[in-house]
Amino acid sequence: MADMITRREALKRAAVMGAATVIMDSTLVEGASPPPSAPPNAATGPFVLPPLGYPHDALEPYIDAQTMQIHHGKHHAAYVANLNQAVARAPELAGKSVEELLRHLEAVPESVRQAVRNHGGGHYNHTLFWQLLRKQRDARPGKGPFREALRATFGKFEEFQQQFTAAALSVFGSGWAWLVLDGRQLKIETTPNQDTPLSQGRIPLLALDVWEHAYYLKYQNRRADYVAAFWNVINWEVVAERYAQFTA
Ligand code: MN3
Repeated sequence: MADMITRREALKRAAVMGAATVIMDSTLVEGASPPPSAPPNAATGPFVLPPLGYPHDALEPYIDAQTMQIHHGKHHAAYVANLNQAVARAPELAGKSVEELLRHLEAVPESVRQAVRNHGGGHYNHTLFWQLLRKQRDARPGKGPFREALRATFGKFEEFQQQFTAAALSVFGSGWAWLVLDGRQLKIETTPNQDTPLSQGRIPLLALDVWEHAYYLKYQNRRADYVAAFWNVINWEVVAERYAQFTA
């Protein structure tokens, strides 16, 4: 009997906590899109939440541990869960990678296209974003073809930094700033919501999430401070590797 009460109490508490999580998420999400909500069977389906690859506090003090916990464990997890729900409604999509889905959104049945665009984009963009971050090491790209291409395109590193920062600050509401490969050409661009350059035929090399959920806990409304901090935690090796891979 005591066990029963304990269990009932525990369930009640879990329900309350679940509700609290949803409310907190909705305060962190800006823009017209509804807050992501993870269904109870979030773990089932072809897509899985990849591990972060480093501890939540690895990017302190630039990006705080609590933001990383919620951003990865709640927001990204919800994109994965919702993408799984979307593809479950379109059996013809079975076996397709998230990249394939996003590169050819026109081939996705209309009934789930917007869901795949939003949640598939969310899954792909965040998976890449985590890989592009690491504990502070090199503030700039190391010698090599990527650094040369960056210089050939933008001139001084500071010029690139300034242009990328301006792009990130120019995003109205929720979205992303990108350094992409357009063919073999480096370009800075932005996308709204979870739209990804992949859907425009471009290859993202560097990404910055400027949704409020990415910075609100530590920086509140100060997006500029968050963007400035980002320059301290970029994994330039991964960016250079991607450049080499996609220009080979
Ligand atoms: Mn995000």
